[in-house]
Amino acid sequence: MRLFHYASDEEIKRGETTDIYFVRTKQVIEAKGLENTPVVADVTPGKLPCGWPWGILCGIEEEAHLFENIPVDVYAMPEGSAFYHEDCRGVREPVMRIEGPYGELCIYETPMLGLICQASGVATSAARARKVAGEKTLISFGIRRMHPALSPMIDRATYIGGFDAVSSLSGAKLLGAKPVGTMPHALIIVFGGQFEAWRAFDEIMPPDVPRVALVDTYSDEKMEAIMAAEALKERLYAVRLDTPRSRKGDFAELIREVRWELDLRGFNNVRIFVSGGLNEQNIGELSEAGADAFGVGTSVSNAPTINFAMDIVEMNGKLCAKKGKMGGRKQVWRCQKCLTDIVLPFDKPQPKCPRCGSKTEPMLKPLIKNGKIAAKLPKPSEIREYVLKQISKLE
Ligand code: PCP
Repeated sequence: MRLFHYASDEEIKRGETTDIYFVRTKQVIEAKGLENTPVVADVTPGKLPCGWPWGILCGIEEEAHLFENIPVDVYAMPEGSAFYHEDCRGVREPVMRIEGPYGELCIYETPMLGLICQASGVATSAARARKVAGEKTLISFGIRRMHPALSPMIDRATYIGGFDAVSSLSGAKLLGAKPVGTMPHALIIVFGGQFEAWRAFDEIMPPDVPRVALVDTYSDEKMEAIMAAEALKERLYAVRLDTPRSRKGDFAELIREVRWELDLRGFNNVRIFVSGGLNEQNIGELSEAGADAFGVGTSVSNAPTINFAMDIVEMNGKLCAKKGKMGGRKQVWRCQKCLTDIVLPFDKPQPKCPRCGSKTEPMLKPLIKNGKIAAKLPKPSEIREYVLKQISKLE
């Protein structure tokens, strides 16, 4: 009996999370001897949510594990690749291509899409927060908003999108990193007051845990920040502000006040950590006001999903595509200088960048060859570096 409502690796691999109509489709084509029909299928994003001009592809490592030992070939953009809804000429841009007998891949359409729709939304929202935060510290604080079975995936996607650290033990373990956090209001309430809680935290926590005092539980944040700095002195790493909405406060103004009062008293080294309702729209303003680190939750962990779709574009070697999709296998050629993409039929020669004339590179690379993993699966830290390099060139 399972305690929580999520699918095991085995159930996903057996296709038990798929939609019933794919099971029925497989039954019908098998009954008519069509299960070995060779197909080529494109996986393309619909219009990106919130007017995003680009997305960050996340979930490719899990795609490799999904299709391993399934007799198909899968080509994919490397995990962490930026992608667009359309190339520079308005042609829909495949991020993956799957080739093989339709009966073999049919039931995996649902989990295949699910593995990249949600994770890519999270990674894209994280990358957009990174772009407005510049070099400031970003911590993934949002796993409490989503089903706990997804914590590792959400923290990994947030980290890959450019965050510095994650708050969950399971997420940090997946990354081979240490989890990062501060202290909850519950700690201060249980101790009956800020001082007692801050002092106990400082006494009990090992030296490598930064002393970040939450300073918005009972009194005015400015007063509590001064009290914390005077109580912990040079051991205080930062103060955390988290509840401006409960004061209908102007968060930026609050940050400026706290910074001013700390500096006035010589506590220039005490950093300001903010959390609560943070998103790409307000991080920039709070950063300018003096915030040094951001605990970002819901806006990233519950990011809009990116609506990828799978469409057959070749069947039995013949070109085919439903209305609104373009037939035939394709390659996505990307300018390594300006990240412009051009989608061409697979047999067309490598083009120069139509925008700047530079060399282009093929983006759809072998991920699975006849059921065997055919690519080196990079570490999350390598994927994150790849994302940061790309977003420095993107608007
Ligand atoms: C929240 C908790 C979350 C932060 C804010 C994310 O504070 O720290 O991780 O909020 P967001 O989803 O709006 O971005 P509280 O709810 O006050 O929880 P706690 O007292 O445990 O810090």
